[in-house]
Amino acid sequence: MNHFTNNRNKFAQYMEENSVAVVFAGQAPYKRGDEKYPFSPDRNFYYLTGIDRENCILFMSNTTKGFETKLYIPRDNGYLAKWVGANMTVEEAKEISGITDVSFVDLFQSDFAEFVFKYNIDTLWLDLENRDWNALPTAALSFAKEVQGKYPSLILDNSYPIFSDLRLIKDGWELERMHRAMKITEEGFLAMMSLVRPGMKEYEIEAYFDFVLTKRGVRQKAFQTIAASGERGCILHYTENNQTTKDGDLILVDAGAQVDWYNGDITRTFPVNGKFSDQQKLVYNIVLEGHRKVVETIQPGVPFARLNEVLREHYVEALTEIGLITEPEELNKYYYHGVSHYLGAETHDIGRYIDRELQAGMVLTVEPGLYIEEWNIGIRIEDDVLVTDEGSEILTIDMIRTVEEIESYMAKGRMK
Ligand SMILES: [Mn+2]
Repeated sequence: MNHFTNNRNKFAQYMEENSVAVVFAGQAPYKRGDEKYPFSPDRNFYYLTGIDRENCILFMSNTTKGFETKLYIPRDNGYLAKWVGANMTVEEAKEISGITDVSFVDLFQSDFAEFVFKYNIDTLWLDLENRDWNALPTAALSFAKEVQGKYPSLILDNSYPIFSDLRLIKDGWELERMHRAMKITEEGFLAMMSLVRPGMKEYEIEAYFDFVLTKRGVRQKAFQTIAASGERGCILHYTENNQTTKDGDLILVDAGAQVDWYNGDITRTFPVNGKFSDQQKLVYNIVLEGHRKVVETIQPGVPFARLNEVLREHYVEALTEIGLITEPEELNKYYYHGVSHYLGAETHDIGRYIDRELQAGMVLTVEPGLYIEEWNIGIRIEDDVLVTDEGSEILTIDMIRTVEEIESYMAKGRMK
């Protein structure tokens, strides 16, 4: 069966009779004038259709006729074809999505009105997630507002929790894409490790990563690359990447490729001259040991919050031992983020964390860090981990991570 048809059937299980669901592909916002940001499809829309074109709409219904699906795509006006390439044809849309009933977006509103009236629809499912009061309204939020004006008796139900239940558990099709994204990310990291030299700008090192991604056909990255050397490694989301690396610096690189809108997310911290100092090695091994302990904890049924507790317990013990802290609360000065997030079609993937237990099929990052500004040391080690029935599997296992592995790899690269 078409992968996306299967996903729609899973979604349909949540829809009671006399309800409809509308999902929007969204559109790229304008940057300036007629220049747009690159388009990135709404991931729920993509999950249900496999289509990554702007302004498409998916309509699903559960009525006395059963579960039905209709897809609306922009009409090809023949003009844009000469400027930006042809629109998707109805046949292409059918082929990709497995949806046989395909129409044009200019007909959507009248179809919607007719359908709601004819089938006595009482519930409308929309993704009403809004994480920020000041965020621009999504297509779904704008549509919700319009519908409330025209059909005040229609009950709005939030489909976000449905999508998060479904998308948190990855299937083979998704894992294949994520795995490819991770492989390309790994290759990019190896390129950086073998070509970095003290005195390079952080963006030069980033460029080696980008080169590998572009060579592998990646058009968009999972997120903006962080390439932070020296004390900038302590700034969690530093993306300026415009400083000069110094002999003796570590560089922390957090980066990821994207394949078919699915992401890899890896962080490695390595010495720009190829050799860790004793102090850097000491801190690195504390972080790596934390990484090992967190991975060991992962298995179905474990509360998500437990992962960070395990890491904090380890840090308090280790940092007390080396004399960096005397009270547990002092840890907040050196470690100030969570150890993990969900990974998938979004880098910080859909789904809330409160009261959530790990389930087989989830993919999580494990990314312990320690940031000791007074020592000029910011270290994070991040891998992508699949929760399995037995425990876990590190999907980025091939990416070198120990001090010895990194030093010996960099020594080989540097002889050339
Ligand atoms: Mn991450």
